[in-house]
Amino acid sequence: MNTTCVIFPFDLFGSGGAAAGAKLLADELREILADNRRETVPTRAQAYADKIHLREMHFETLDDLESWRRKGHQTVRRVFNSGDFMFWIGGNHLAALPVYDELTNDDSVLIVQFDAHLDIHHFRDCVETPSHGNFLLHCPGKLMPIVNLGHRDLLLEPKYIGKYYRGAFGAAELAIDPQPALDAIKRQTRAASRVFLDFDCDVFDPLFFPAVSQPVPFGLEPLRLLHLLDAVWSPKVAGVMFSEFDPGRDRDDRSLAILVWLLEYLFLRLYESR
Ligand SMILES: [Mn+2]
Repeated sequence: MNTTCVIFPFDLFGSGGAAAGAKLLADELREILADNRRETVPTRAQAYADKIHLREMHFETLDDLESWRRKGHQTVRRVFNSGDFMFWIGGNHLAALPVYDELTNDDSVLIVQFDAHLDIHHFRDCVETPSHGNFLLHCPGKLMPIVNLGHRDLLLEPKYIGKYYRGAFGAAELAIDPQPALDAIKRQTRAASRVFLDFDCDVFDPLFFPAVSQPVPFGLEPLRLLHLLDAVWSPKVAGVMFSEFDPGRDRDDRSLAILVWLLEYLFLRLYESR
């Protein structure tokens, strides 16, 4: 099995600056893969070294921007049809919408979102057009099952959340007792045919990961995230999305280091088990 990493540096309508994060991760990935190919002693990276391919999309002209969602959707479809595992490295969280466009109406799919926000904002001061804070309201058709882990929302009412999410486990709940979330994830994963992980970088505590445009306190520690990731992980995982990394706000490349480590860890998770 091969992996396509789609670099999708789109960051309009929220978190301008996150496109640079997708491009920076592309550079890092190219360097890691080149380093691995040059290595002369055996390393664990050989499990994936020749299997990862980058596909970089560009948003430099008005034409590119106008067709972002359609072209993104076509790209997702092409990757799925090829049978490749997909990493989707987006700019802001709205950049993940083309993936949701492809998966919507499929009740057998499960998306596990790691995100400080529940992206169904409908507040007085929110735009009604698609943005990084409301994009789930703009999926065509019926939403696939979605579970959020690590949100810090203090406004949305459970009844409203329940219209869009099969489960939403806030960081506070996870800190007090992660077991209900772990049980729910296992149950939902068993019922699903394919699972997708959607990491919005603001799920991390800003202390560990400052490079986001909307830092929210009381976030997940990286090790807590690994614990949850382990519960979600199975051969059913078919794709992983990343978004909202804004390197202009990073400190000493701390956030970048977390993402690069996590990417390499996921490659190993993916290839050492197959
Ligand atoms: Mn978010």
